[in-house]
Amino acid sequence: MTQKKIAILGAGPSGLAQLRAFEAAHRAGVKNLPEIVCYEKQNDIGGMWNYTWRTGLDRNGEPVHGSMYRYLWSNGPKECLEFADYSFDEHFDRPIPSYPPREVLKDYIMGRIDKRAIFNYIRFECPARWVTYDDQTEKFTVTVMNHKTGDQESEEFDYVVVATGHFSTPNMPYYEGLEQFPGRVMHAHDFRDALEFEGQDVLLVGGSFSAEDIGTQCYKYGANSVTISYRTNPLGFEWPEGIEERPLLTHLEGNVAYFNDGSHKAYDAIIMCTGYLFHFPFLPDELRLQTHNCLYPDNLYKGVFFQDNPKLIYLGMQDQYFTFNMFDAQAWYVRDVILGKIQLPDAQDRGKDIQSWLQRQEQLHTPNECIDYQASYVRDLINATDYPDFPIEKQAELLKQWLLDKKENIMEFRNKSYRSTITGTMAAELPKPWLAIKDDSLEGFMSLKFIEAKA
Ligand code: FAD
Ligand code: NA7
Repeated sequence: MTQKKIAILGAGPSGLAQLRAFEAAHRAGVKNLPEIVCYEKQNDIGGMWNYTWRTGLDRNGEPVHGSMYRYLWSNGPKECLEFADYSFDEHFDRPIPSYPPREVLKDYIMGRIDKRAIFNYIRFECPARWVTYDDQTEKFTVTVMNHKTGDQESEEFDYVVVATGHFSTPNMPYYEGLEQFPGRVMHAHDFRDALEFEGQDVLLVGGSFSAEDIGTQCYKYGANSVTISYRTNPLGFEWPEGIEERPLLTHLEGNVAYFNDGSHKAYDAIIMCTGYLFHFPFLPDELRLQTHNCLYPDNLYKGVFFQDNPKLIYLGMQDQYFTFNMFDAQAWYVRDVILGKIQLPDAQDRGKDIQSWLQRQEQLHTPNECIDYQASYVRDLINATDYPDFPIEKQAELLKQWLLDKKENIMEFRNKSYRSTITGTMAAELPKPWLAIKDDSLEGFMSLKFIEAKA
């Protein structure tokens, strides 16, 4: 049998999950594993979690991938993203709180990676430039720009796994008068540090996770006031004095913003928290996934295999309640299809399966229903492989509790602790409220005296 060849595009959490899935098979003694090449645009692994101070272009002139900011803390409980095969206890040797800061979470995510094994597959600073598929040879040709050598390189592959993320290319709306606004106008993608807005009146446009979190960041680091302007629904939290919600921005006159309830206010800065575009500039029309941020993008069988050509695989393209464990579930399933352990149905049956998930998606009305839906999707995947079974349904219940905790107090939910569904360990408590902890570096956080949970 000839050895198959796979290209993985991106070495963020999804791409790394795919590499690790094959590595696990290798360790289990599976023979005739495919040859793998992982092309990564950045000069390190970690994707979004590979924090960069840069905005705009990176040192190679490529668009900066990172949208994360310096003082970001996990926006959901760590107990809902814990790997089934690598627990927080194993990594940290002691209970830590449920909402770790970015550096701490990155340390955990990267902790299970055997760098010596995984790095062999990865070609850093090699952004994918173009991918084609030849119906005759049934092979893909992947062309990358190798910034280390200065050359464009092309290779043929049997499978291509697209793991390039979808929270990187800003969706940037226009409002009349923006060009005359005297202050800073930026997208959440370029937000790095709320200190810049200390003492300022800041307008955030958008009504989802970025608006909520960047709003609380600005408050934490001393903005004078924060206005969140929503298009469809307000976030609806009981905000502290200094944060308010208003309906949609209509236009600007100088530094004054007008909203569609007739109100207006002057601002120093505007941050568009208006989401991201799915952007695959390296894919031709016939291979490109066209979707928006949702729980089940159309045309992906099992949420991963491109319907028109299932040898093209997309990882992590869903809107995400579950993250790392969902990427694992996807990667293990994909691995088993490539290894021939799982047979893909024909196009018609794949299409029916996609339709049934899309129909269920249309019936979702509440966040709790969305959580259960994504949990059932992950369950469907893990039941089919040897990925260690884990109580995804219990994690779904934790996510519902997380929503309640946020509703109870949006500024304090990160002080809560939950029990691990993997090890049963109760998370430690923060020694002081999240709002009061300004040094959230790995060293700073791990040197805090966490309070051991009672029972
Ligand atoms: P990414 O992490 O985006 O990685 C994609 C990789 O592909 C990158 O390394 C990139 O350099 C590479 N790449 C891109 N284009 C190319 C190309 N052309 N060629 C080669 N390589 C390429 N999740 C949580 O679980 N908890 C959180 O608290 C949380 N907070 C978040 C906060 C923000 C602001 C954002 C934007 C996301 C957050 N997420 C959070 C979700 C986050 O997207 C996932 O945790 C995770 O990073 C997704 O992994 P990924 O590998 O699919 O994509
Ligand atoms: P999301 O969750 O995709 O939300 C995008 C938000 O932006 C959403 O509230 C949209 O409003 C709003 N939006 C989009 N276009 C516009 C325009 N033109 N005007 C006003 N508002 C607009 O993206 P986020 O960045 O918040 O979160 C992405 C990830 O980052 C998330 O998973 C976290 O992990 C961090 P709508 O409700 O559609 O009216």
